[in-house]
Amino acid sequence: MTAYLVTGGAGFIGANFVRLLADQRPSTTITVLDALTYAGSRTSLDGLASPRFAFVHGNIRDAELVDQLVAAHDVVVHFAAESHNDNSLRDPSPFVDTNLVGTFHLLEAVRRHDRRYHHISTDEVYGDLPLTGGDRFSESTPYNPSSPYSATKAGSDLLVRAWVRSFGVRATISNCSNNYGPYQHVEKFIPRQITNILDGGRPRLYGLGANVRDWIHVSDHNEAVLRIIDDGMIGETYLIGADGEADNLTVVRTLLHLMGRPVDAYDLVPDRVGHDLRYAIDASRLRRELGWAPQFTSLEQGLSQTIQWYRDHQEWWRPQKAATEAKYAATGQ
Ligand code: NAD
Ligand code: TDX
Repeated sequence: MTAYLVTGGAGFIGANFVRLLADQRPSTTITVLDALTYAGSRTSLDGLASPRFAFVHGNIRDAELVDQLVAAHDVVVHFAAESHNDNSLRDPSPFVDTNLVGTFHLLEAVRRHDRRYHHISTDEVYGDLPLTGGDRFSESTPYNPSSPYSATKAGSDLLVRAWVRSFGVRATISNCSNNYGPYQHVEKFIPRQITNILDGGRPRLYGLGANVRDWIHVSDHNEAVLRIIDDGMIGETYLIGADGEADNLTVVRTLLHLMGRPVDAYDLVPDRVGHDLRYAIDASRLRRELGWAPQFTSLEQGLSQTIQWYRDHQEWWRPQKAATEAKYAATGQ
């Protein structure tokens, strides 16, 4: 039995990871450590039960709790973070506390107890690319984060690298592009627009909708994370992406089309400050060295599945919708 400690397991990607692990690895136990911030939802883990599963309501900044939990597990997978760029522009403080200080406490515990550690990060640590041209991020792209969110994620990655080199911590890092799929908070782009449309409202596009993101289905991301935990080289970084580049306007028009609305039934709203233009991932190292390939190769197919999930799980997202839109209203977005 391998014992996994998953931080942030009540969030979007973490909850999907826990479900994947529970399904695919019968000889594991899984403990989730999650503070249940506004972004965490205990119901995302409904159906998982002891003896294989345990939920600990706690904070990664609680060094004593983190130490006890790390000591009792074999593998630590660290998803917990403040994850939304727009929130980091309103108030960066929890981003520093959780993403930097929380990661520090985990690394110190992993060092003391010599545990295998996998660090979940983002392609945003590399900054952005020009809108036109074929450049993509690779493992050797220099760090150049733009927002308080991406700066704290970049800082946490660098802590991991330093703990590997200085203390021999057995860690790997993955930097993934934009995820979509079930259980994503309605503050994020795709679920915000789907739930606006389900509510009879209109999608809200920042600026002119020209910014490009490299979309990957959350299950493809998590399959890659499992490969890296199993077979990744200690101390190494792997980029995860599924060749899913699309500009925001195209995504909105696709959603409107799939949901039976006129494709121009959206609103343009004030742009995000410092809005990164384009992200694009070259995942050839992951494909070549670890044999990973995405299952969702068409964005339209993945979006259809995701729309259906939000239609079928209104009880999951409705409680968060009004408060989320109230936050956006304050900036006219
Ligand atoms: P999320 O906001 O949906 O979930 C974050 C989870 O962490 C929540 O359950 C929250 O309660 C928990 N959490 C926050 N602060 C905590 C603390 N101090 N202690 C314990 N738990 C805490 O985020 P997500 O989209 O699932 O992202 C997960 C990870 O993946 C993050 O590290 C993020 O940077 C990274 N990532 C996300 C994407 C994406 O597109 N969403 C892409 C690449 C990487
Ligand atoms: O209402 C919106 N309208 C809009 O046009 C929202 C919420 C977003 N946008 C744009 C901004 C971005 O160009 O859509 C794009 C995607 O926005 P987000 O969902 O906020 O994602 P992004 O800022 O790209 O960051 C995401 O990917 C990398 C995750 O939130 C991060 O956690 C991850 O690290």
